[in-house]
Amino acid sequence: MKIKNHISILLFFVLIGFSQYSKADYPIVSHRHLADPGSMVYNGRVYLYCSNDDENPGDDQSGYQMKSIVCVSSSDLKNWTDHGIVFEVPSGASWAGKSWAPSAIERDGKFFLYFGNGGNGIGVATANNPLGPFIDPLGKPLVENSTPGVQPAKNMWLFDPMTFIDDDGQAYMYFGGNGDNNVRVIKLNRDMISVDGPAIHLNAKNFFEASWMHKHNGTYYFSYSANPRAQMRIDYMTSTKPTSGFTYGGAVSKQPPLNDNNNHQAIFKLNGEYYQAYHNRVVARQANIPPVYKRNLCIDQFKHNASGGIDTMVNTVDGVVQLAYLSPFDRVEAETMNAQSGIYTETCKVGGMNVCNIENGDWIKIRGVDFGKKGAKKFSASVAGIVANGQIELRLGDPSGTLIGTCKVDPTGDLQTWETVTCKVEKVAGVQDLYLKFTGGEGKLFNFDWWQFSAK
Ligand code: FUB
Repeated sequence: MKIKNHISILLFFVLIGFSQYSKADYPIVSHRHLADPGSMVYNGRVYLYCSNDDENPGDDQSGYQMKSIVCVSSSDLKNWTDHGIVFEVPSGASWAGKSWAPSAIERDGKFFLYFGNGGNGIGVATANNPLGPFIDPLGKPLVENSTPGVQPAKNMWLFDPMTFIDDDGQAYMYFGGNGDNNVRVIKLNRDMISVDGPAIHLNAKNFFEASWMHKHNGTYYFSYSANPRAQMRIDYMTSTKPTSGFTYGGAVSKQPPLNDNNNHQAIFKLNGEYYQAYHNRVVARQANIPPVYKRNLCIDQFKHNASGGIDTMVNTVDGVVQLAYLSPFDRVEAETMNAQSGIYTETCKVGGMNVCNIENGDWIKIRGVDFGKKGAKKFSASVAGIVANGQIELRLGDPSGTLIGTCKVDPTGDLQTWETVTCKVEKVAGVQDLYLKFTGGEGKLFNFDWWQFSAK
């Protein structure tokens, strides 16, 4: 009897724990498996460039096969826009067979994306805007085993590049993996696509992978994923110089919950606060698929303390505060969302991305939508479909919350022939979590490109 009671109590807590994750706002992007984020803050938005784990077969044998980089971005840290693939190999870099763990940076109005060709060299690709397409301008790796200063190195993984521009304009690229002595930093020229001098050797306790540099109050913080012996924490070292003099500082963050495997961080500052983007494996675990090669994105906030250290970050499922409410009176891309059920995204014929794979009962959630005092009267959406009697239900609070409007979707010709549908909206004002719930018959209903409310 006693044992039975204990089992029920245990089951209760397991279920509470699980339902917390199943309702979570994190993962921040749940319709795609993305990993190894590299952050770039540009014009008030954070862009995360990621390894595309959707390309991994996902079984326990096939390993990492990623050949493309996907970008997602947000200005409020709660609603994320999926920009799809911004770089892929070999079309974007003919010499490369893989594209892993990128970082991106802007200089002089140009954008630079650095990536690992698996663990066998580092490439660079450039574009005129943050969303690419990024193309390799060199026709060869930027850094390879024969680059002066890379060797000697024992079993080094030549990957995980992170590029940082110091206040004096000097650019540095940090990279390497698999051994305390395998951290390297190399100066880049102003063009950002050539190196200046040999790679410099750094040493980091328990260094495994995921080099990152940020500078705070004049101190250089080199963070990295520690090895399995050190639970793959994100550890850091500090120095007053970017290329030497580092001393171990402690942990930026622990092994993330529901991860239990490799860990990879990007650190960025937005609106005066510091955040870490990282991955765990909660989406795959919830879907009951092998999680190792199917990672997903997460984000949390952390703080530096008065003594110049970092207070170890707490991983949360909904800890980050929304930076600004979303205006429903501006056109919003359908692929901007906080959470979803059942949908996927694809390249849209008229530009950008659209939501696809929509079936009866699927939904997307948009967090913190500000309808103002007067509220909205009309809803418009751009849709494309081939079956009759589809609907977009506008609901508040949860997928079966208060219904404030229903938009009918009829065939438009095909799944990329776009028409705007409109419907009346009732009783809505103030800040709301908006659910767009899709209903209809069997199979795929329609595609969805953008939406907008109007006050008249
Ligand atoms: O995604 C492949 C590798 O896994 C990355 O290069 C490492 O940082 C680890 O996250």
